[in-house]
Amino acid sequence: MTTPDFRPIAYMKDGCPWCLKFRLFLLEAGLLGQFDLREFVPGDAREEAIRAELGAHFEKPTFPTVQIAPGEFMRESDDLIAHYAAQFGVDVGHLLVFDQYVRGPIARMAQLRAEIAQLKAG
Ligand SMILES: N[C@@H](CCC(=O)N[C@@H](CS)C(=O)NCC(=O)O)C(=O)O
Repeated sequence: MTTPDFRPIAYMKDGCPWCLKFRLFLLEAGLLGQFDLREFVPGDAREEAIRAELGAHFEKPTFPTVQIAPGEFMRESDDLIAHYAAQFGVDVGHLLVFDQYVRGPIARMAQLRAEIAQLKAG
């Protein structure tokens, strides 16, 4: 169910690769203007309020997170993209810049994260 006049609120951390992935999806799909953004740069004056707001809903906030309906929060960039692609009828396969980013830098980063975890585990 949708709430009239409600604009989804995207909580974003500056420099976060997964926030950029979600933002690229919104931008290339032509949806960015339908969202309110609440962004912070780590260490700036906005961070504490954003973390406090999300901390009421998640033990450990992660970014991106979206308030998809009043008081209803969703996170995980893949889940968010699937949610809004379905809601707005977006064919993600046609978003060429988004696709390049996900298959290039994001895939590489996931690979590096896995390798680091393996090295830490000894
Ligand atoms: N699998 C998550 C990864 C999100 C993620 O790890 N975001 C980092 C920032 S790049 C985060 O929220 N870290 C915790 C923090 O900054 O407090 C997604 O795709 O959304």
